[in-house]
Amino acid sequence: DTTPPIATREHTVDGFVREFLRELNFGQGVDLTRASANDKYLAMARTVRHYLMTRWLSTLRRQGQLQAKSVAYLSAEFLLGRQLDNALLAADLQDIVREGLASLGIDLDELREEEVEPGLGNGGLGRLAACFIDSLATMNVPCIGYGIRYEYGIFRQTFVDGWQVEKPDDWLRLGSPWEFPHPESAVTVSFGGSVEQYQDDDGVVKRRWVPGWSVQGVPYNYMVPGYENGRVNTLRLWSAQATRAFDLQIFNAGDYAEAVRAQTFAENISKVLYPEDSTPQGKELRLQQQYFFVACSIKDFVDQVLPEDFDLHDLPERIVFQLNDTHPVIAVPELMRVLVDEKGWDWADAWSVTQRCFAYTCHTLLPEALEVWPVDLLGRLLPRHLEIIYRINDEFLAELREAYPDDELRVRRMSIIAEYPVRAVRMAYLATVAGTKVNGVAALHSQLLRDKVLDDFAGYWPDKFTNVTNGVTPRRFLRLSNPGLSTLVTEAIGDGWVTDLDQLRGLEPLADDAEFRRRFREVKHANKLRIADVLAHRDGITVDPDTMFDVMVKRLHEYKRQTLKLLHIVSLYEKVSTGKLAIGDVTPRTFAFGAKAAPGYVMAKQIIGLINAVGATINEDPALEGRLRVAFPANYNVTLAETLIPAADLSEQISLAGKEASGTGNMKFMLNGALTIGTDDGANVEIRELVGDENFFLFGLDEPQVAELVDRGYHPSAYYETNVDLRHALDLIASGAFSGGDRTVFEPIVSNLLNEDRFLALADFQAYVDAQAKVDAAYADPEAWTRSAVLNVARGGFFSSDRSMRDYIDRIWHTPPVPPA
Ligand code: 26Q
Repeated sequence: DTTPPIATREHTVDGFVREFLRELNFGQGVDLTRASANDKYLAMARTVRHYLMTRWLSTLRRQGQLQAKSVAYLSAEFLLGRQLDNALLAADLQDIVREGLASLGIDLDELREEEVEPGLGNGGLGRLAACFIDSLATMNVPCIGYGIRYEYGIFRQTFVDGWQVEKPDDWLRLGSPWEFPHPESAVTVSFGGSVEQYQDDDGVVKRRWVPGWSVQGVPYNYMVPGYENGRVNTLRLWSAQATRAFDLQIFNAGDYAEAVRAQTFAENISKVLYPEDSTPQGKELRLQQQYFFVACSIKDFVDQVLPEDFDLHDLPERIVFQLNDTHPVIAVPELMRVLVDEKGWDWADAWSVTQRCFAYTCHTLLPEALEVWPVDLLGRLLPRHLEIIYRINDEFLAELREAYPDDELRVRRMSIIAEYPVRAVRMAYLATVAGTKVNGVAALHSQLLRDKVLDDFAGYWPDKFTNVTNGVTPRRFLRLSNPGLSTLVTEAIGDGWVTDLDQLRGLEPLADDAEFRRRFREVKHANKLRIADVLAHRDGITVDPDTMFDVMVKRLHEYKRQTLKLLHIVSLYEKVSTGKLAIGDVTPRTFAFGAKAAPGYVMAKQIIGLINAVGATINEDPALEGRLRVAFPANYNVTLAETLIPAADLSEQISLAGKEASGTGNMKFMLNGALTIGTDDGANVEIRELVGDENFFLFGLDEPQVAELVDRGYHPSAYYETNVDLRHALDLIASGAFSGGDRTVFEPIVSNLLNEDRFLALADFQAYVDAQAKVDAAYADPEAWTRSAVLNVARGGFFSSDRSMRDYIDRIWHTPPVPPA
């Protein structure tokens, strides 16, 4: 063997302590007595990453030898959460590091709190990408994640008088020990300019792009370690920098200020994550971000990852670009441009290869969330790409006209170019036309995609459409986030579940074991104490661990219906405070919310204000002490989810049926032993099928009923008029009871519900309240409740993202695992 050696590290407490002190002294330049908490954290993190480095290098080396097919997961978001715990787990270093640090008088748990999570995503879609790359690494599948290294991630949410105020997320301020910048491997990406006609060497007339300006993409690599399997995949995030040539030119012209301005302009591209996760506005900078990371990634794969002599005709055997929603779809015309304009290929050859290289995942059903880019904007920023899109569309429409000679209406409906209200590119259609496969993210969602959103396409290409139900990584969301339950489960069935979550089925018999149930309750109680401590220190909120924890955490959206839960709370409060209900008859509950609103989403911010106002009123009422409490910690993020979800008794998944594509929080709750109260929506459908009706609180209209009601004409005020409880709750809000008597503050919410109520909260109110009564009744029997909770865990194995990855591999990617050397 002539391969050069790779450094290894001693997997012992002493070995770790030596490495740690070396990092502290030589890396941070401090000795132990003078080291700040951040010094110690950085030194520890760097030491831990060194332990993974051997595996990373050998993974890369082996990849180079084998040339196996890889997944390139293209995503504008990777919501990673903190890295330290996951790295410790993957490298099997948890005990060694704890002990080693303790021998130096350092508490690991204190240092862990130093880490600022990289919040490079909005919510579900970004977190899904992070779960998927974790699973692929653990399953030994070659994968490279490609995205953007935003300098500012999702904003930090604060409350001022109960209203959301956004603060920049300066996550890089103290440095990130988990990234490896490679400025020497920067690539150039161009924008703007025009397209020119020219004759090639054979006299053939061709067109090519003459760009107007360009920036550099600097790759930052992150380790994606598999769980104790020796594999470390790569996440490559791109950071925008001004090109040096551009700079120098202007500097030499003597215009220093202009040069600096140009630099700022270029670097703006990766400056900040857009905080909208629906109803995207067509902002030019957003399109710049999308093209920037996608062009960097394709160039990187073609020029750096593939060997020099690679024949690009074989590209589909080496790569599949998975498009995480439409955000990276501009990759399709970019690959065409590279093959046709740069490599000189025929259009047909290029299209044949391109079509086999892409697959598209859709994450929504809301029509307003479907991305479209006006052609004037796209044509200004990427003129050659627009031409390529037009040609793709022309050929597609010609093909359709042959298939449907007498149906011009259908052909126009299917056009990638929308004509109204402005000429615009429908990115979902482009992705559907270009991809080998299109998938939805839960069974119901995929069905609705076929039947409603993309029905014409499903009619034309029935085999293109498939479902892959989402999943979550059991490493982060059970093994790490719930050590108490993990230990209990491992004692019962061994630890194979960590990489084979179906093994949780082995817990089913233990649902009937009184001693197991007692210990299960003990774990839940300890988890409540843990979150109570966090909320007290983090937010100054006190909660009672002896109450039911009823939790709704997700982005704030009208379709998710935080207001429905709020109406339930207000109704309870109204009944108690008017004496219609004795406080002694109310099940003691802690209602926990976590939710960020997009900064420009006025109604969502109002709802946050109302939740906090209702919370303040209830929490200040001495009569409700120990009975009802509202806890709304600010800045819900992955880190908070990891302590909040394991403490939950009840999981709120109450979106209007047909609106939530999947949901993934619902899966995390199930796996941590919460029961779900939910509508027949997204993955709730599959959760209920698996856990059984008797262990799930289903309520509300289903999707066909919603469609029918809306068709008939929905009149929310009718529900207000006929339902006394609902009327009293709405009237109480309208009266100013939660706004110091000011009736104007929450008037927009009330009148929206009464007059429009796009998401049918009033229609589902009574069903929801009735289901909550069933929750109370069930909770009154702790043994039966715990039995259901255990069954939720036992039957949740399907929701491992390892299973999602298996499905993607079997149905879409066909990327065999590469066992370790
Ligand atoms: C697009 C263009 C411009 C600006 C922003 C955006 C944008 C950004 C983020 C649009 C959408 C998102 C995020 C969407 C999202 O998180 N969707 C959720 O995806 C989950 C994973 O599949 C599902 O479980 C959820 O149901 C779905 O809402």
